[in-house]
Amino acid sequence: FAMASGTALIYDEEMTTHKLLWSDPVCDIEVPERLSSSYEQLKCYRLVERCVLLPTREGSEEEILLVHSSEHVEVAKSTQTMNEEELKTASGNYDAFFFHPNTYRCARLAVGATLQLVDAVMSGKVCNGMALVRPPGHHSQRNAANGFCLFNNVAIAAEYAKLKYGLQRILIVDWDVHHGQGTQYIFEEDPRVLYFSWHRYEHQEFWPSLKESDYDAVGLGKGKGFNINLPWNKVGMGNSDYLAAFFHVLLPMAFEFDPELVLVSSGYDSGIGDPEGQMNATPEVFAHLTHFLMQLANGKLCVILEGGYHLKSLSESVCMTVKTLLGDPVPQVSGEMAPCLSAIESIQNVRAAHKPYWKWLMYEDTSFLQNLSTKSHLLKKTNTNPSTEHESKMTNNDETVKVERFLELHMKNILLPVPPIKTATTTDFKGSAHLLPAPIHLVKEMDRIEIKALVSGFYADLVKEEKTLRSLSSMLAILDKILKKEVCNGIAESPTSSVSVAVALRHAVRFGFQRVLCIFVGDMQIIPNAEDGKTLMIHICEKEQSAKTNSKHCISLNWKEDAEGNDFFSAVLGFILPVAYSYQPNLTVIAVGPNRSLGISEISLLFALLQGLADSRIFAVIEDTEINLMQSVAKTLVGASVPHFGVYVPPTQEKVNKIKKLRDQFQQEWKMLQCSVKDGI
Ligand code: Q9C
Ligand code: ZN
Repeated sequence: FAMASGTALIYDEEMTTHKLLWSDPVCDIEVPERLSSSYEQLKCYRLVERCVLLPTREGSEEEILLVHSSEHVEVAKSTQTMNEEELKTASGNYDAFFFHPNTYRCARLAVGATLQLVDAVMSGKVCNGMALVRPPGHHSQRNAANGFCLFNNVAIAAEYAKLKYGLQRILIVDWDVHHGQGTQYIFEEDPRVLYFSWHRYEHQEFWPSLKESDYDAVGLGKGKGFNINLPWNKVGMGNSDYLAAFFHVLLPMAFEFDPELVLVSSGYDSGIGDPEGQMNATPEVFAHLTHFLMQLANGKLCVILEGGYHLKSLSESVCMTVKTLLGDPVPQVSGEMAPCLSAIESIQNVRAAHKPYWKWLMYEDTSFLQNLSTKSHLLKKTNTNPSTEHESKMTNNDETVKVERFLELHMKNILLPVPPIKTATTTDFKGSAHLLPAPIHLVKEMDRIEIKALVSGFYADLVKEEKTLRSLSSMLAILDKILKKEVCNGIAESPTSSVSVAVALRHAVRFGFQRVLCIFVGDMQIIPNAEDGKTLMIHICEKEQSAKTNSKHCISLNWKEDAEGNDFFSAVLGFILPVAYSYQPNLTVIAVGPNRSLGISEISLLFALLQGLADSRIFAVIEDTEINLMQSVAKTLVGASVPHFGVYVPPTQEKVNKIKKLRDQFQQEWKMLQCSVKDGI
């Protein structure tokens, strides 16, 4: 079983010829430079040369007709020979659209580019990719251009993939700041396409100001439950709001849906500095969003450009996306990790609206619905004292300068060249190393004298045992490479993982790491360490621990794998990831000891998702008898395969309650856990 590798990139300069020929303050932000500056920035970070460049082609009429009416295509075609006056009149028939004589040609190239990407991914030529296209697509409807969009590129791609590849389940993630109402209309009744969109809404004040953009538009007929709207009712939403939306809404649904292909309507007007969106999410958050989506559909991910009008923010975010598609480490997100109240309200509402359609929401408590409503007409009346949280920070020139400065300085720091070697280990996997891909780096064990000097300082009696000493020596050699940033991650085998981890934690903290996240899986004695406050432990084990032993920095999660399939998703998305993202570690250690209560697929899930933290610095310490587990983890860490997470099964009510209890217990301290406003926030 070999997985497709490589990342496709599609760019065609001709799509910069579509431009506004007269003055129109509504449309003048959709400029050709959006495309060219994104591509220039990709070249500048040397990302273009690492991608598989695909040529574009024109989408055929037949392909466009998969979504649009022939009348619509004919009107578009007829604009090719119009003069400026006629173009202006034709444009005036639509809300926020402009025609140029080459618009029709560009829109066909945009469709074709998108389909080229789908073909490359579906045929296994590449694993994933991005298409830089203009005009964008998600507002365009069967019979109408709208919001800078002529043909709905992503919707056509979904229909095309259904038809050509017989796909039954396609996920469309629309992270553009506007609601892709066009896409919603096209798939409203279609259970084969799950459409997720978050969007600036402000209780229906913000364009396109539709009632059907609210959270209660869940789909129609057979498509009920397959349309997910997450309206943002305030501007200024940032990294933590977006991540909370992924943890508490999109990702659980996406894992339950289990798509065969993921398409992203990738607008970056939801990023910082954008004049349309007025949001605060920084470019690196798009690396995280991309990384999460890469875990679905066996990695088959197609990213298609939609909006994004702040040229610098747009192009940095495009680079973050492509860099992540290529498998580079995911940069840490900045800022305090806590979603705002308005975001939590929206998240709670969409969860409640979808409760009838999704198994993982089966036990969601919706009793608050009678007294809580954020529906526009109700809220506007009562909202006499608007909160100041998340007021727009981009209102004057001063702030624009700050955004520019931020992007310039900050992005320079995080877009460093990648270490050529991603994973270190001293294990030869008992002769099976040839099964693993090239970037694994075999490390020499650490010198004994050095080791003794290092360890005797704090665990003096350990160094007496030769076997322990040996395993510590190789463990520390690997850890050292990670600490010195020579590699990104590593795997150590150990006969006594709890001892190894205790030493590793001590060593990492002494080296200067301020926050180490440590996840223990199995029956192991957690050796308390003296560096309190610099570590956060989560212990996953089968036997019940008294809840009283729990503290902010030492949490026990009692969980046993389900024999029928994987129900661990709910624990990872609903608890572990939110805690981990709240903590913002600069190193993650995952230790697997004896009598683990999780299967290989559960543990792979943990590794795959936690790779988004700590600049992807992750250190695995695994019992030396666990060869299969070690191989699976190694493959996940080098990005050679997307682990098979096992069949999705919904958690039992007992397990849901367990998560809920932990969430209630810890959401004051680990704020990314918040997904409901009623629990004492
Ligand atoms: N008063 C995309 O981002 N604004 N389209 C209209 C009317 C239109 C955005 C305001 C914004 C369209 C792809
Ligand atoms: Zn947009």
